[in-house]
Amino acid sequence: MERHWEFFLAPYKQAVEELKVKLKGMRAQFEMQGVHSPIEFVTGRVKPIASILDKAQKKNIPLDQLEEQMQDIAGLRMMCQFVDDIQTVVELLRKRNDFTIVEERDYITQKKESGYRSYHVVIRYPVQMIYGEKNILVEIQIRTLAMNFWATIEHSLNYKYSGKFPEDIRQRLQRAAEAAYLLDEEMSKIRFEIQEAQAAFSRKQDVKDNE
Ligand code: 0O2
Repeated sequence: MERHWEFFLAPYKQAVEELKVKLKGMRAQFEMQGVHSPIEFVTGRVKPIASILDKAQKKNIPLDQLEEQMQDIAGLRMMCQFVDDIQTVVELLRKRNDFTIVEERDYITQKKESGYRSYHVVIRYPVQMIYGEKNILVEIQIRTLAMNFWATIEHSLNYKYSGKFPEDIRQRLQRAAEAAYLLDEEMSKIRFEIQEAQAAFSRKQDVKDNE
């Protein structure tokens, strides 16, 4: 990797690693209390250089303005079981004092043209570097497992077709997005039963582990 990029991306890498620990820690605290965790799992990545350059070109972002204008060089994803959990997670993020929220984008009530649904929270996160504090932007995407399934598949197809989907695929993806949303709605309706079953299962596991 070119040295310039290595220096530029260093605080982003640091932030992703730190935030993965912190956000996974939130899940661990729910588990410890033996209550339903609104967070199912957390992932994080630093955007590959090729994708940064691609996006900068598409959006006309000068390379010397990446820090302020590209909000997702560092990205975290928090997956939830139920749609209602998303708001719970957002509220937990709003209460934290290790970063500030600079923007929220609700693509759940206002889905994207493609059918994409997720809740995006952009934060300003302070990273302690040896030369001092660096404040960087990080995008946290919060979505259900069903929304994540759809987005992952659509993302790979997008790569294959470079964003220009044949009409039939575009329509199928939109129908699939609606089906994923319907799945979320159905699961929400039997949420109580699911959670009871999960709690019973985890109690059984605890007993087994202590045997
Ligand atoms: P990658 O590979 O995930 O890093 P825009 O690019 O105009 O849509 P903007 O201003 O960059 O939007 O911010 P937005 O829409 O809040 O966040 C962009 C990111 O959200 C994308 O990053 C994706 O991760 C995700 N996303 C947004 N729309 C879609 C979509 O239609 N399908 C899928 N699968 N993901 C989407 P990148 O940079 O596109 O890609």
